[in-house]
Amino acid sequence: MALSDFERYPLTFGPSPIHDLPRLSQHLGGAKIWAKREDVNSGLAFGGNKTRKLEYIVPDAIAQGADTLVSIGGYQSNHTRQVAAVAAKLGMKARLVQENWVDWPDPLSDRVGNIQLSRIMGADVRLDKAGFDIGIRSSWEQAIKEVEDAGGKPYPIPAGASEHHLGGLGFANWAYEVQQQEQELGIFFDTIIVCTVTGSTHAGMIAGFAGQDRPRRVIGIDASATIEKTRAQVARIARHTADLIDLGRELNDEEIDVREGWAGDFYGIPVQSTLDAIHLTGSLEGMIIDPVYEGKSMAGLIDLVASKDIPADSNVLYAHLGGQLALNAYSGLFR
Ligand code: 5PA
Repeated sequence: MALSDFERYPLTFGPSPIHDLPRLSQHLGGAKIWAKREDVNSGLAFGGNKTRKLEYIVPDAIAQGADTLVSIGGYQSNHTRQVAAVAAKLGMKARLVQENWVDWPDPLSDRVGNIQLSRIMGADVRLDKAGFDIGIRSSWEQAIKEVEDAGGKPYPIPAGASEHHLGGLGFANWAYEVQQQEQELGIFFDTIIVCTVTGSTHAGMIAGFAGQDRPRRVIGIDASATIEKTRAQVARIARHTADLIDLGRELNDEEIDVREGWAGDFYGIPVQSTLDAIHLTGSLEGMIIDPVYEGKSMAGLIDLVASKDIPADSNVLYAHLGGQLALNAYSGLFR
């Protein structure tokens, strides 16, 4: 099946905007930096990368006659907030397992930001003490069973919608959207920078760009701090997605480019380079990024431009995947 044969339920405004970041580019003194803005891609509870993934998952949930979307993430999961919004939009229920993924001393982390919005949107939010893990969790399987036992029809969506068989399609499509926008803008982005944790954002991009004539680098910046798991998950999902959309060839190992060095020691805990990236991007461009994900991928971009790994004549597209609501749970960082 070609990508265009998969049903897509519209949840976004349409193609997400691309714009340049001239003051940041000038400050870094190398490549020209642009951003593609998934943080403003939808009117559903601030959108983000999961909203795009869900466009390809919702038709399956509807076809199965589901009445409850069941998903999982940390207290400040952006993903579960987007699942809650989509459930509201579809007239379904959302059952969310929110685990204690981050050991960060903010007393309001289970009340403000993402989790607050999920509650506003009517989701059944249950806190769980378990720590960070991108894999399949028994608490989530238990939640699915509980919905069933209560007579509901659950539709399971794993962490980040990544280990879902259709999870990579949203960003495979993103790759074709970029190609279209490049034609309109008269530019070619030779390097893409994307934050990666559960993997299907980066993986989908790899599969989508692999089907295009002109090669480019799609660099994932790890923010999981469990690099081996994330790298393996990106590779698996990229290959699966490539098969799904009939790429017609094997992806080679060089196409799976997940870099480490900016996550710090723990998922969800910012390090100095994260904070510097947040301040720099905010103060030079008025573009807000968060301490869990985009702050880390931006720190990677900054260093790769400085080290000339990304050459000065490059056009770089930074995928802004959303996530700003979590800033509310990091109030102590910016006093
Ligand atoms: C997330 C994920 P992937 O999980 O697809 O690799 O995307 C990483 C990522 N940027 C990047 C933002 C703002 C994100 O929210 N968030 C998760 C969540 O529960 O919110 C899946 C972890």
